[in-house]
Order: sequence, then C-alpha cells, then structure tokens
Amino acid sequence: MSRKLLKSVIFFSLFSFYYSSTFSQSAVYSFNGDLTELSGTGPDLTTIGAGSGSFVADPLLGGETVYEFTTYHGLTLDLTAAGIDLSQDYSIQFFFRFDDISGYTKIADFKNLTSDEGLYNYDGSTNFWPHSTGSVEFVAGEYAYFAVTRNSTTKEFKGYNNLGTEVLSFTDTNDDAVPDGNNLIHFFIDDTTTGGDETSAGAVYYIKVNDRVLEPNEIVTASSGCGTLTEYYVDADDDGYANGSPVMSYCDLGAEYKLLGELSGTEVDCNDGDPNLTFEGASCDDGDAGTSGDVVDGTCACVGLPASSVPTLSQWGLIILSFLILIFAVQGIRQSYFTLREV
Ligand SMILES: [Ca+2]
Ligand SMILES: [Ca+2]
Ligand SMILES: [Ca+2]
Ligand SMILES: [Ca+2]
Repeated sequence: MSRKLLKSVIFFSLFSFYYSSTFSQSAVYSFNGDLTELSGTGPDLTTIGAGSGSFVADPLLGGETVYEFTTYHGLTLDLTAAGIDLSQDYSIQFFFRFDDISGYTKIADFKNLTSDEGLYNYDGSTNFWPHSTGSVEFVAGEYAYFAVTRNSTTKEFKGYNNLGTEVLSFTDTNDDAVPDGNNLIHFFIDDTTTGGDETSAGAVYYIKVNDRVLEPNEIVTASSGCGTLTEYYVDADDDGYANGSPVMSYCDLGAEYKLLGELSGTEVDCNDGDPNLTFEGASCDDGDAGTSGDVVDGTCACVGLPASSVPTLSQWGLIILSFLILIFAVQGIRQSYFTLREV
C-alpha cells in the first residue's frame, strides 16, 4: 500500500468512525499535494498572508507529504462553507511544527485577525491568550500533535497531547474561542493587533475540525498514531526482517513499518519482496522436494542439496537394465569369438 493511500485510509477510517457513531460534521485536511478537504464535501482551505507555502515530502514523516509555510503565511477555513458551527461543541486537531517557538506564535485565530486573542505557542508551551498557559508541548522544528476542545454548555476549553493528557484548560466565558461574524478560522498566521509578527515558518501534516467534543481516550485514537518521533523498520514482505536502516517518523505509517521489537532479528532482508528469502544462511524452501537443507546463499537465492546418494526405484531399474544389456553383449561377443575359432 502506498503511503499516500495509507494516509487516506487512516483518515477515512476515522471519518467512518465519527459518522457511524455520532453523524457529526467534520472537515479534514491531509495536505496530500493540495488544500482540498479529504471527504470531498468540505471547502478547500485558502491561503492568507504575505508569505507562501509548498507541498514537500518530509523525511521526518517517512516521506509523507506536508504543507510547509513561511512566516507571515497561513491557511483559512470557511466554517460556513464547512457547515460547522463553533458556537456549539467542537474539537480541532493539529499535527504540525513551528520552526521558531520563541515568544508567541499563533496557531489558531478566531476573530478574523482583528484581535490578539487566540491559540498560541508561547516559548514551547500551549497557550490561549490572554487566559491560560499550559504545559510545554512544542519543540522548534519538531512535529507535535495537539487537540483542543470546547464545550458550549460549560464553556470549558481544553487542550490535549497525543497521549490524551490535558495540557491546557480555561473557561471561555467571553467566547474568545468562538469565531466572530466572519465565521472563519485562520491557522498559523498572527493578527494585525500585534503587527502580524507572532508567526513562525513551519509545516502541517493534518488539521481536523469536528463539531463535537472528543473525549481524551478518543483523542489517542484520533491522533492516528502520530506523536513521538520513533524508529520504524520497513518489512514489506512481512517475514520479520527489515530491508535496511530504520526511518524516523512521528506517525505509525502502517503494517509494513515495524518497531525493532516487532522484528524476528536484526539481519537485513536480502529480498524484501519474498518472505521465503531472508538473509544468507537462513533456511528457506527451494521448491524442490528432491533437495534438502535448503538455505539462502550469498546471492540471495535459495539453494538445496540433493536429498540422498541412494538411487531411486527408477534409477535402480535403469542400472539393472544396463547391467543385463552388458551381460547379453559380452555373451554375444563370446559366441561370435568361438564361432570364428571353430571355422
Ligand atoms: Ca497576536
Ligand atoms: Ca522483510
Ligand atoms: Ca524477505
Ligand atoms: Ca528443497
């Protein structure tokens, strides 16, 4: 399965889960080369600001495509077009990185860039200005999963990491986390009241907006295995041996990407497209019942030795036949010899 397809499968699985359990409305952006909404029913994101963005394959995500943005460049979601009402319950999930985390850098703006209030990184901590600073979750140049939820009844606004741990909390009495009449969210771009300077270059792997409050245990599932930078070994033929050095990824990229402890050994798979072939000296099956002790040789071929030196029944038959022919031939020569002598 290609990584791009895998990513789509992960997100569609999540869609199915949400729709089947709650019929909730979602807008999911996975940045597979464009700014379209994954289900095809939501609006495209639009770009905003002076900078620019581009789609790049990020080795830190096993080559997955992300949208890299410069400073002063962000993305906008039109909530009216998405059919999602953030004055009601909602959650937003991000998987992104900022390259500069010093001071304030805005993650989400709800007031059409006219107010300083909003969701920020503040020196690596989660923050909702001016209400609350949470725990340190961001490192410059490194990806982080971050989810926020808002309960419209209690007005509780909470932030979580990929482990479902609460990392930010305040009561949004003033509706600062509810959009103004423009009904837009701007991501990764600062408001004009602080000169647009609370911004950083970075990259985003996905954004998901849901019209309900996710529970902490759901957030762990919804993070799609994205969180901690981990070594994954590629074992495409699932024989327990990887084809080389591990890739570093923040996300579990699928079944063929295994943790070291999930492998049968550290030997390098000499053919990762054939589970019968693993490494030189390992046993294999050459498909020939007449050979035994089959092992993988230095050219990654499976080679067996003749099973036994004892002739088979048909070979015995040939030997006896040859012997009889020889006896008859000698007898014939002798007959001829004596006949000649008598003449
Ligand atoms: Ca600001
Ligand atoms: Ca393998
Ligand atoms: Ca193999
Ligand atoms: Ca054999």
